[in-house]
Amino acid sequence: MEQHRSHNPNPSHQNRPSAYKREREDNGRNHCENKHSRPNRPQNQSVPSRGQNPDSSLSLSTRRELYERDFPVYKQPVEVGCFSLDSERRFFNDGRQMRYYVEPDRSPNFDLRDGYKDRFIKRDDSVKEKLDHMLRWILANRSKLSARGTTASSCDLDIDFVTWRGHLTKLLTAPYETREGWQLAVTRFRGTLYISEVETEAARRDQENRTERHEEMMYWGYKFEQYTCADTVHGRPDPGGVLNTNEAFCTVVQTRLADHRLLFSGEVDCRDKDPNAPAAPACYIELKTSAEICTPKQRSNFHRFKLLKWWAQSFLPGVPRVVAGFRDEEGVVVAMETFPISKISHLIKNEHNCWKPTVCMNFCSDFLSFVKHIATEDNPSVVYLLSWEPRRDVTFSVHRDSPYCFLPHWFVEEMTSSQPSHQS
Ligand code: 0WD
Ligand code: CA
Repeated sequence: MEQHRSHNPNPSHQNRPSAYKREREDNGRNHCENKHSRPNRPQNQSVPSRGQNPDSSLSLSTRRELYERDFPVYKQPVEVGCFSLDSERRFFNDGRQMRYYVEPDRSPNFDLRDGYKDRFIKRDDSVKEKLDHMLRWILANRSKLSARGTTASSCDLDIDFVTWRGHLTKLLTAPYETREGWQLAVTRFRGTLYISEVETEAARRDQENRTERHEEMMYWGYKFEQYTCADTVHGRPDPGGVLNTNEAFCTVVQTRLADHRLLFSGEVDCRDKDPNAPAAPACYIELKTSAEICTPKQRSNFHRFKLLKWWAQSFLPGVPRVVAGFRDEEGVVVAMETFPISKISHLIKNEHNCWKPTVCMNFCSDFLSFVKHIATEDNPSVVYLLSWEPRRDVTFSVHRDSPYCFLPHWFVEEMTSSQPSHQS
C-alpha cells in the first residue's frame, strides 16, 4: 500500500530544479569551503570511468521549495523481526523486552521526578554502539533477507540501505531544522549502503554541558513509560520498581521509499494489549511527554516543532499512534492525549507556513539517491561522511581506514565467508 499518494495538489514540479549542486565558482560563498571540501581522494578508487569519480564538490540542498512535489511512494512498512536489549545491554534475537500499554486516567497526576535519585540506572551514553545491534540481528536473520532466487549474488542482502530509524528521522526533519546539524557515515558493502551517525562536536559539547535540571528532565520521558507500561499482557505498571534505560525492545522493518529498499530498526515503547489488535507494527504505541500547553504561542510551537518530530519518527516504521502525557513545570502529568499519526498532518494545516510531510519524504528520498550516487566504492573500510549544518547544503568527504569506519570485523567476516544459516 502506498501512503499519502498526493499531499500536494500543485502538479507543477515536472521541471523542478535539481537539488544537487556543484560547488559555485561565481562568488565567494561556495558550499563546500569547510574542512570537508577537499578530502584526500582515495588513490585507487574503483570507478567505472573518468568523469564518474564521486565529485566532492557535489552538494545537496535542504531548501524546502525544492521538495514540494507529489508525495513519493512509501510502502507500508512490514515488520521482519525484532530484538531486545536487556538490563546489561545484551542482545537477544527476540521480543522479551516488549511491554504492554495500560491506559491511565485522563489526568493521572503521575510524578515524573519520583525515583530519579534512588531507583534509576542510566545507560552509559559514552558507549557508541553504532549499528552493532542491527548488524547482530542481520546475521541472525540473514536467510530472511537474502536476494531472491538462486542468482550468484544470493548471499547478499536484497536491500539498499540499513540504518536506525532515528537517523532517518533526522533526514526527514532536516528541511525544517534550524538548530542541530548532523554527520552520517556511509559504507557500501556487498551492494548495501550502511548509514551510521557520527556525533558532531556541537552535540558532544551540549552533552557535556547539560544542566542538572536537563539531566533530570531526560528521565521524565522514561518515567512516564514506567507509569503506563506493564511487562506482561495482563500485568500492571510498576512505578515503584527500578528504572533501567539499558532495556529496549526494537522492531526491524522493511519498506521502500521511491526506489530505495530500506531495512531499519527503531525502539518501540509498547504495544496494544488487546489480543485482537492488528499485527505489528500497527499495534505499537509511541509514548511521549511534553510541557503542558497554556498559550496560543505554545500551541503553535507544539504544532510546528514537536509534532513534526513525533510524526516523522512514528510514520517511518508505521507506528499508528502517539500517546502524550502533558506535564507541568514540576514534572507532574496533568493531561493525556492520543495523536493518531494519520491525523497529524491535518492538525497542523491551520499553522501558517508549517511543515509538510511531502517535503520531508522527498528530501529523504533525494538524500538517499545522492548517497547512492556518491558512495560508489564497495569496501567496508571506506566511509563517505555526509555533513550538514542548518542553512547549509549537505556536503561529503571520503575516508579510508579511518576512525569513522564502523562495520565491525565480525560482521564483515561472517558476511564474506559464510552462507546464511537457516536458523532464526
Ligand atoms: O549509539 C548511538 N549513537 C545510537 C544508538 C544512536 C541512535 C540509536 N541508537 C540505538 C540504541 O540501541 C537504541 O536502543 O538506537 C536505539 C533507538 O533507536 P531509534 O529508535 O532509531 O532512535 P530514536 O527514534 O531517536 O529514539 C527512540 C527512543 C527514544 O525515545 P524518544 O521517545 O525520546 O524518542 O530510543 C531511545 C529514546 O528512549 N534512544 C536511545 N536509546 C539508546 N541510545 C538513543 C540512544 N542513543 N537515542 C534514543
Ligand atoms: Ca518514546
